[in-house]
Amino acid sequence: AEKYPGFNRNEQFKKLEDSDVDHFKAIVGETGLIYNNEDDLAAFNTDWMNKYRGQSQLVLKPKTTQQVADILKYCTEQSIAVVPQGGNTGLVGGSIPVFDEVVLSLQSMNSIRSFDDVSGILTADAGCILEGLDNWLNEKGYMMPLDLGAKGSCHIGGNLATNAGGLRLLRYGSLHGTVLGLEVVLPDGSILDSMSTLRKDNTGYDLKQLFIGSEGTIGVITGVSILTPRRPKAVNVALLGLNTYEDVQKAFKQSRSELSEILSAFEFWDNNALQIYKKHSDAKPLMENEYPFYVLIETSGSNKDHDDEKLTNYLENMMVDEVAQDGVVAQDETQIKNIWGVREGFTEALGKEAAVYKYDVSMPVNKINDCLEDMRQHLKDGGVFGQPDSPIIDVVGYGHVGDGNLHLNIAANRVDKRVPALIEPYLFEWVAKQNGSISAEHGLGVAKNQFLSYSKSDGMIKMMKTMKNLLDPKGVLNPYKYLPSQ
Ligand code: FAD
Ligand code: 2HG
Ligand code: ZN
Repeated sequence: AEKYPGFNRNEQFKKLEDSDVDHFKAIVGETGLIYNNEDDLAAFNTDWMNKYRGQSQLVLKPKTTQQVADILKYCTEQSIAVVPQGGNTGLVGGSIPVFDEVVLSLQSMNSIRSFDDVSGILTADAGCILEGLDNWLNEKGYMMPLDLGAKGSCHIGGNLATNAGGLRLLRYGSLHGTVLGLEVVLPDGSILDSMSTLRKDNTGYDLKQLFIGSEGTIGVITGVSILTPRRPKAVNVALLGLNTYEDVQKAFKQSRSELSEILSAFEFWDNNALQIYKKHSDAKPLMENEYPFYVLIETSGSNKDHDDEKLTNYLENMMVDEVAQDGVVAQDETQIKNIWGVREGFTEALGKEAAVYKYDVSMPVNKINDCLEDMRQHLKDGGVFGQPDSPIIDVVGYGHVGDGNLHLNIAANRVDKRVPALIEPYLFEWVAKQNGSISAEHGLGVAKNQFLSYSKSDGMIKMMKTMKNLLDPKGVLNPYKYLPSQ
């Protein structure tokens, strides 16, 4: 587990006493908490990557919004620091206590509240697991407007708190557009109910937007109202092998024009990513030969014949124009799963290496491969990559290229202090020069908060701090994270 450089426990926060635990027990009941049991606490104190580790002695699992309100009211009164936790799949250490903060887990708030099958508007508790919601909607002919590799564990509340993007943002847009309402508990224990089920409502400041992507620093999301699209009747997935990043861009541009309204995902990965995946998987190769770049194209529509024809024409054009060197179209559900399995499998494969430095940046699409190339060269020049005894195994690239979002991951065979020192802030400076973002979709947590100024102006950071102080004057909600400490 990584230490937290530069963090000292804020001694204004109270250390838990037995009377506090008794108070919490009166709110959530005997079974609604875990106290002083290292084995049971471990899962809540460690993140998905096993990179961050906290020392919380208490996990609270409220079952109702009122219980969340009672907990937060008491925490603010008593200056007890709290970390909201969803499915604990976040990749920036946001859901893990830094010291002894109380963990407030939403996992026992997991009911669907209502569904309108005319409008497709779903209301649900924040602790519902994304895949569970999607499966439930499937029965009704609808789907969740977002999808990501962590769907089997992440909560919709966690998705909202991180403003997760994922694999279909290209088609269905961000949560800032699909969310119609939220129920949020503020640090003082008041419940902000904006569970609107209206598509149109221009009455006042749109306060719910403030909580989407706020990573549990200004309120705990307990409920959501979200617009869900119809589940497409026809889904196709194709994989292209390409020689150059130029070709990736050509394929993207052409897909927008030829596949237009049926295009639902356009993902890419480089051969370096494939090599790490192969090392940790015994899945059969998807293509006979290997190429420097791969593109996954998904179409979703209402008429299979129409979609098949469009996709076939597109692929033919890609081959004739020599944009793509090879292309395969999934013939059935299993093949669709296999192709998506590679794309969604990189995070897990990388996690099996001794160390991985994860970055999630956005920039103009035409800069993405330059970013990877430049980083490789920079690390070679720094003496940590490219020699037989180098700590770095590879710099791999994949991501939501259609959204200008690169997941740049650096895998290493051992922990070597020179490596992070060469990457940070070098990469952030590079991204800032392209007017990009140092965190496209994973958020800031404790991993990126100190670098916020690479993506936001002093004026904006000042305003953010003002909002934080207004809503959470004692700073009890998810401390040490999100905003830079200086
Ligand atoms: P957690 O990890 O538990 O929490 C994340 C943050 O939100 C923390 O700061 C926490 O305090 C806060 N939080 C959680 N619940 C609440 C709540 N109810 N109220 C207030 N604050 C809360 N992200 C993407 O954007 N796109 C992807 O494609 C993607 N793919 C992923 C694939 C894998 C394999 C993994 C492991 C992660 C991936 N992620 C992706 C990261 C992503 O942020 C999370 O998977 C997800 O959105 C977090 O949800 P969670 O419930 O696990 O939240
Ligand atoms: C993805 O798109 C996720 O697969 C995870 O956002 C990215 O592991 C990563 O860096
Ligand atoms: Zn992603």
